[in-house]
Amino acid sequence: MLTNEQVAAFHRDGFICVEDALSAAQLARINTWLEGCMGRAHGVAASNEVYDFEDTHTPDSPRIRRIKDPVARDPLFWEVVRDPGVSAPLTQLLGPNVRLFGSKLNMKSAGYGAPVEWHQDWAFYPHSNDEGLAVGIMLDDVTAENGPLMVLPGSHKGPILNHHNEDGIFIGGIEDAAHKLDLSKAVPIHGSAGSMSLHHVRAIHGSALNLSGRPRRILFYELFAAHAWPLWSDVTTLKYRNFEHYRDMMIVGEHSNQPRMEAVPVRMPGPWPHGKVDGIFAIQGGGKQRHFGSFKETVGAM
Ligand SMILES: O=C(O)CCC(=O)C(=O)O
Repeated sequence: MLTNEQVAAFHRDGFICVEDALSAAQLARINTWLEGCMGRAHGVAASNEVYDFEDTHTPDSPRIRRIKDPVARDPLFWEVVRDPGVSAPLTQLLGPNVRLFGSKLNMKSAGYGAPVEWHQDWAFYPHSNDEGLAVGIMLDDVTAENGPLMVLPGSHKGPILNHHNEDGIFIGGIEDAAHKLDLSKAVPIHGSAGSMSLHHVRAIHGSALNLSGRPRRILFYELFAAHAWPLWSDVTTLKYRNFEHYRDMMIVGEHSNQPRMEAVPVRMPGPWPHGKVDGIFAIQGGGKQRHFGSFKETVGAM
């Protein structure tokens, strides 16, 4: 359970870190699954419904930047999010009824793991109210060197910033972030493997390229109070197949058909670069100005 101080810090700053949310045994099971999944990427030519590959990927030398939707790949990932070490803090922050919106495993591999430009998750999937957050379960020790998630404290209480480019295309990132935001105030979230971060759906966050010799793999879950209903977006229609699927995504408590409406600031996402909804990396690739250089920009062409 979270302490009163942790709950207050989440509401004040928009993020917290919880040590030892997962046991060593759970971590070992995830790592075993992950090794198998990484092995199966050999011979795969291009990103598909399971893998999102780095631009420098080749079938002989796979470079995975994200494993998509782990809850759809193995029941283990449902078990993890429903484990009291994860779900009890969720009910403290979101109330007794919590629904899963999505899951992803961001790999940020040693030496080349891709950066994530500054953004608000709320820009991708606005809801009828903002009682939502993302949990990031650290599968490796996360330090200053291997591309920690960084959050701008208090930004969850601010406006929803523009995540579109000058042509009106959704690029999932805040262009010119260094001029629009005081990034010196951004706080990196460090922790040992098994710790978890929780950041508010409106919090501004990002992370740098991982040029260190250690991977930084984080298992993310995106969650909302059941009374927060998604506003229409192509992202939402990808996450939920139909009404039954939506109802089955409850983690704890009861489904609600009575959305709580709140006057929250919203900008709807879309249209999408290349006319299709893709992972954040491809969407942000539609932006011109980058705060964090890509591997090719930083290290040079392969
Ligand atoms: O992996 C990271 O550092 C950031 C992840 C994130 O913000 C996202 O995938 O939306």
